[in-house]
Amino acid sequence: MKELILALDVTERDKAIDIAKDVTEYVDRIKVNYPLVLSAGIRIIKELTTFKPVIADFKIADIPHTSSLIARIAFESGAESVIAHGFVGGDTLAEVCKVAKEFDGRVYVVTELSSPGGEEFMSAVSLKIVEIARKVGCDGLIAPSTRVERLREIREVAGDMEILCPGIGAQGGSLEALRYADGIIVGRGIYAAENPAKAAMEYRKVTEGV
Ligand code: NUP
Repeated sequence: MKELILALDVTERDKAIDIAKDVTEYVDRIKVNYPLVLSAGIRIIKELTTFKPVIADFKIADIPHTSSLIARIAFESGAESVIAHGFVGGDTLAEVCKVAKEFDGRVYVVTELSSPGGEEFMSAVSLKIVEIARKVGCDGLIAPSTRVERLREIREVAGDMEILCPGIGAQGGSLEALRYADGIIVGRGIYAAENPAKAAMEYRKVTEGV
């Protein structure tokens, strides 16, 4: 059984809560990103934790000190994990991991973006990012379901690190990613569906079956 994570990128608090309520029995965690947090406020994280643990996808990408402040705010607001960019290097990742430890939290590192632009710069360094994330002691990786061959290579270097894959559904990613990933992250494929609960249930069946 693999994990199903809802990417809740809606921009209204009430809608976010309604969808979380509708799909909660089918998803393992909820991922929030800037669209929701910038419109509904950081308090939305705590509210959503009444349904499921929350991952703060703030793609932290700054100098170590600023990054540690961002991570601290996310954890103090109730997040159980944060997502940081890997291209910033080991010093920033180490600082974010240090903060996460204080909260028993987890840190996921973006290897290369799932969008086509992810190939322009990030693909060239993503395996190195995996090595650095591992060395620093980060918990997991975010890797593309849209490039399964690349994902396979990332898995080889990652060893038993946890890998979560976005890109299934709206970005055209493949469920074949589940061969190498520990879980999938689905946004529009669930929250923009006519019936989000039904869509989540269908993804649940797939993640349960592997
Ligand atoms: O490489 C990444 N690709 C990606 O789509 C890293 C991410 N964190 N994401 C996030 O996953 C993206 O920001 C969005 O929140 C979610 C995918 O949403 P959707 O394409 O399924 O709607």
